Amino acid sequence: MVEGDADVVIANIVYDAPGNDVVYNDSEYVVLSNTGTGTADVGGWWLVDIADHRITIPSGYAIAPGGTLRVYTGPGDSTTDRYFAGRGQAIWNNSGGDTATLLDDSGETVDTYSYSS
Ligand SMILES: [Ca+2]
Ligand SMILES: [Ca+2]
Repeated sequence: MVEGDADVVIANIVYDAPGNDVVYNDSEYVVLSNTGTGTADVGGWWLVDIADHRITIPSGYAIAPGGTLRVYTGPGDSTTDRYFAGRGQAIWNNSGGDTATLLDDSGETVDTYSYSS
């Protein structure tokens, strides 16, 4: 659910973390940014790559105006602005590029982000 004029975008994807991409607390991650003026409740939203790997953000996560949420692929200690999905394998391609799509809790596309690598 988006309250006020929240506007969540995929700001960046750090698709190649140092070393192994799913090290505990230090995996590859996506940066979501709220560039609007209202808080965005992003619980239930999900990210999907071109190979249909999905990461769903749990309920309770929100992004304040001007704030960010890092969505890590691997395991780690989640905080209010860092969610660790706990997957054992990386999903964002280190070579050949990839496209991330962010969908909200009703399945509407919020943003897409493509990179080449
Ligand atoms: Ca990667
Ligand atoms: Ca790496």
